[in-house]
Amino acid sequence: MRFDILTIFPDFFSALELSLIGKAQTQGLLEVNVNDLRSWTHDTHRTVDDAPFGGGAGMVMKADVWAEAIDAVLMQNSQSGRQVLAIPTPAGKPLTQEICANLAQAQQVLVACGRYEGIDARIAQYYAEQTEIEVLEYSLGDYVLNGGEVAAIALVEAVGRLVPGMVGNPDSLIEESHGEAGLLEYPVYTRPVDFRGYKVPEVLLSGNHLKIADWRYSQAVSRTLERRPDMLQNLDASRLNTTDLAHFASFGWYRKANASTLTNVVFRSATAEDLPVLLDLAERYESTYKDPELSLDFYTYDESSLRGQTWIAQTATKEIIAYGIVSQTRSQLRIAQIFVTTSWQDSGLYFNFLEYIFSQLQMRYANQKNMQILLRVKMRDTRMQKFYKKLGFRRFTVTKRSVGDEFNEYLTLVRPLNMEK
Ligand code: JEE
Repeated sequence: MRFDILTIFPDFFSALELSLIGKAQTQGLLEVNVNDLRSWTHDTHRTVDDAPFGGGAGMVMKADVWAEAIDAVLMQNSQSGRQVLAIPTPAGKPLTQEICANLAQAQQVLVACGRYEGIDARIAQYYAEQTEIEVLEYSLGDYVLNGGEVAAIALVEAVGRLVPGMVGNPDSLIEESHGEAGLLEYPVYTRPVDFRGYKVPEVLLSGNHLKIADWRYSQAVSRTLERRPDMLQNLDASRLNTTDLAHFASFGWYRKANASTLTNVVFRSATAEDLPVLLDLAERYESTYKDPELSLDFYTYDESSLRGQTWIAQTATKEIIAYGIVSQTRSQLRIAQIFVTTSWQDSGLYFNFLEYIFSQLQMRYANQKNMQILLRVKMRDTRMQKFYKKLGFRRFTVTKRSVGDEFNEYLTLVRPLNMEK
């Protein structure tokens, strides 16, 4: 594969000979040719720029000079294969690993480095319409450089190392493809174990490869949540296992049933604005559970009954996907209703929402000893009983009840609000 650079600052590119790319060049895998744009000027001043039509600050690089230079450099390539004209510009597509991997399949990549305010727009337009060449206008990120040279070097490094047979250590490329699962890398350490009092995390010295992999994954997740929450939006969540999902859930990210993406969910207490949606959800709850004991009189359920006893779970798009209502009698708190909409069941949300409600109650009743929390579960529902048992609940009473021709037995479970750890 060959890179051709067109620039008014050829000296910039001596840096390339110092890197890994330099090695590949000497091995003949990669060829980098640097050309001075001014060689294609015809005037004595070797002019490459002119004032912008329409006015405005700065100068624009001339299309005629650029086209002569580009044509000449494209002609130098005699090999068959894809030809790409890459133009760095602050208005370009952000350069990604995916784009770089694609470019690594090309035969020739010509990077046109502009200066001043950039290159006359007709250059990108004209070559995009030529069948033998693809045009990529790319950017390194949302900040302004003085010209395209730094972006050209970045491209050569990022694409060059993906050319087959390139990198010295092939494992480092294979591991990267795992990284493409959409997370930032985990932190890395080497000797000494103790650097100015900062120790290498114990787990990395343990020799337990499973534990190490788990630790690294959780570090990668934490970093991504912290630094690049935008990346979680496009994470392919369809392949995450239950452990992974529990991990994301503990950070507030859940996977809806059949979804392949994660959604950020926040818990908060309900307000008057939530009432219409709550009433709507409550109707669905009632028709699902058909238990008059647990029914709230939602016709009289208003703003004042909300206060301090109703919590909701809401997505970033403001959809309310769960609610929980707690009623209080003397030293007993009762989970009156907790409802997670169908498509969010089994996402780990229920558990975290319950924990959240408990923590809210624990804060509120911090100085009230002996506060108990109760909830009811169908006798037949052994799955939920196991679930509550894990949270410290014990059997309290049994209730029998017929609704229509349906007979049900219920268990009331209890635990102290504040559990000794
Ligand atoms: C190529 C010239 C300088 C400065 C005016 C700036 C007005 C161009 N990620 C990236 N940042 N910058 C570049 C880049 C910069 C370049 C050239 C790439 C050629 N310049 C230049 C100012 C302006 N605009 C943005 O706000 C509107 C234009 C780059 C890449 N790749």
